[in-house]
Amino acid sequence: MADERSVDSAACEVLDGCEDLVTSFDRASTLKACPIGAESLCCKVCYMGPCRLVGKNDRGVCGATRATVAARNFARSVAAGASAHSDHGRDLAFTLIAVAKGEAQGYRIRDEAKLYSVAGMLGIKTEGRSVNDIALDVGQEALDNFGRQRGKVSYLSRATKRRQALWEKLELEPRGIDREVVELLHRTHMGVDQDAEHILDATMRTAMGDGWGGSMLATDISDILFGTPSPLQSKINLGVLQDDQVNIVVHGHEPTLSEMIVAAASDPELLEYAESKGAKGINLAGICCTANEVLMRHGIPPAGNFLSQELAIATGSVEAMVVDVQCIMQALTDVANRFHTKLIATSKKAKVEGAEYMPFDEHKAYDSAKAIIRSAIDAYPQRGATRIPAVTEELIAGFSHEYIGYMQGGLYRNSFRPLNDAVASGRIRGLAGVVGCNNARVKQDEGITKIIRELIRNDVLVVVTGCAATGAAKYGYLRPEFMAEAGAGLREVCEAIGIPPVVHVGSCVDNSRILTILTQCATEGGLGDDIADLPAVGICPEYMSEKAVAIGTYCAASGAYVLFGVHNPVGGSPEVVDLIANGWMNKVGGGIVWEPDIDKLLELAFKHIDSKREEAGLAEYDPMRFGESGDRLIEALEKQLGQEQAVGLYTATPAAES
Ligand code: NFS
Repeated sequence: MADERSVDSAACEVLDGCEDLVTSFDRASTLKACPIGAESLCCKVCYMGPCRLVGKNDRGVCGATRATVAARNFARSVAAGASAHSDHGRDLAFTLIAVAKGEAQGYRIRDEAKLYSVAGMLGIKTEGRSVNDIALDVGQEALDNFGRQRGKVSYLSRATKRRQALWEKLELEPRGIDREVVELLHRTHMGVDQDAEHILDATMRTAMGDGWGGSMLATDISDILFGTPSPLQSKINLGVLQDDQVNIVVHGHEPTLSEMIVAAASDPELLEYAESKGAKGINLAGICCTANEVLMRHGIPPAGNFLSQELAIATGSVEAMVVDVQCIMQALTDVANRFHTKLIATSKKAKVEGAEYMPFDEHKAYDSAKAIIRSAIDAYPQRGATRIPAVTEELIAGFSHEYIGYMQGGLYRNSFRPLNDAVASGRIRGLAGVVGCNNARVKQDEGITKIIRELIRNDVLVVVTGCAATGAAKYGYLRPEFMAEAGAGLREVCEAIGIPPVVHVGSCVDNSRILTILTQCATEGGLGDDIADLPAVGICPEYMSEKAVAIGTYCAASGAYVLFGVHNPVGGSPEVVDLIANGWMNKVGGGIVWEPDIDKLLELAFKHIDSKREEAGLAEYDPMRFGESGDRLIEALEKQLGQEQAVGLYTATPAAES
């Protein structure tokens, strides 16, 4: 039944309404995962194989062991994931250069302050120079990070001093982003690197080129070009699609095109054209990480997360789904063919069979965006019956790391002090990043929502990105009112600072913002002096993508303890499982553990947070230490003393500190 597949009532409604439509939910139940590949016991890096290392076959034809094979397979996934994020960053660097040269129609530098701060960090002179000259150098320096052969990627200098020294000692500093990927593919070619630990060290270095390279520069350049996000309000879920307007869904990852589509959607000429076809307007919505990009800068409502992509089309109300790269299901063409929906592919890198191809040219971006919207409008008269679920939810999104610092002290005293103090005193037990995808092998959003709920109930402040963020938003978790679910200590701090207990920090590439936030917590002082000291965890409950394992790996290499749900992709080699969990922990202070059981995963998260509190000599976490707080304190006192006396007492006496 539909509701076995998703906790999202809108998703279930659409699935129930189109029983003859085959979706990823159906394919996941009929298509069994290969049990040998699932455990990483299949080696296909040469043509003597594929070798299946099961039963008595504990070596491949060449003699490769299970550990070598599992480490190689994992390494290759990380290389692919890191490549995806980094190539996205590279394109943004090209766009920045084109903008600086005045060659990119419709774009401009929106956040000069951020440009200056990034230039300063990269050691680029700013004094007496024009904005465009500085932007050109920033773009060029970003590109140099890809092709650098010696030295190290620039952004490592943003890490804590201790972390930088450790990376240098362990030779984990990525030299150039591209170089690390190429070297890792070389090392995992047949008959090259055979030692699992050695392969996994190189894997960490490659992933670092993503987290502290391609992703971090993608985030910074996006902010420079399109604006650094600050909190805004919007709505989410399939109900954001409109019955009487042209619905265009932007899906994929790179904000370059979607930004322009947002701008062109309010072009009077196009609005008039839409009206001439009988529509009341042009409605934009997002899916996947593009949704997060346009949500946090423009408040464009997401229609859903990864597993909602087919369902948006199946509402019958989408004139065009515009896709670029990554996380785009090949099955979209079949679903679109069932309706009047145009599937429009726009990236030169991604030809989508059966889709209309409208290549996006950043030099003529506004014209490209207008042509795409015009084509969508043309489809409106062909729209048949629609079934848009009446399901939406309010949300607040768009907390950049800059804004989180600002919230805690304004421009005058931008800082992480209030947050660190709250963690040190135990009002906040710890910090968690809940990130990553949906996976059709597990119930959509179930892990994401359960984990976030339990974390905030137990006073853990949660930051979210990607499909975990939109997954959380669908159930009201990004509304300020969700505060009611939080533990007393967390709730009081969130009320005082003015943040929700679940903080949306962006798309998947913006996991680099989490690295920056954690580094700022560490350098602020009071919780240790490195990410590895913090009572913090990263959790990826419903991962499906190679990018997710690249993220987990760079977070671990940065000192974070990372938990993944679903299934352990290297489970066939206990040696590799141990190396990634414990070997890395001993080496870099972070590691990855896979735990499909959500309750057990939560136990591991709390255990890690509490053990880090103890190691750092912080107050032992006690949920009752500060009693009730905020409205709940008033309620409790009112019950005890009656309203008048209670309010008098509450306003006269601040909650006891100990
Ligand atoms: Ni990231 Fe997962 Fe894809 Fe974004 Fe969503 S599936 S690894 S969250 S859209 S990249």
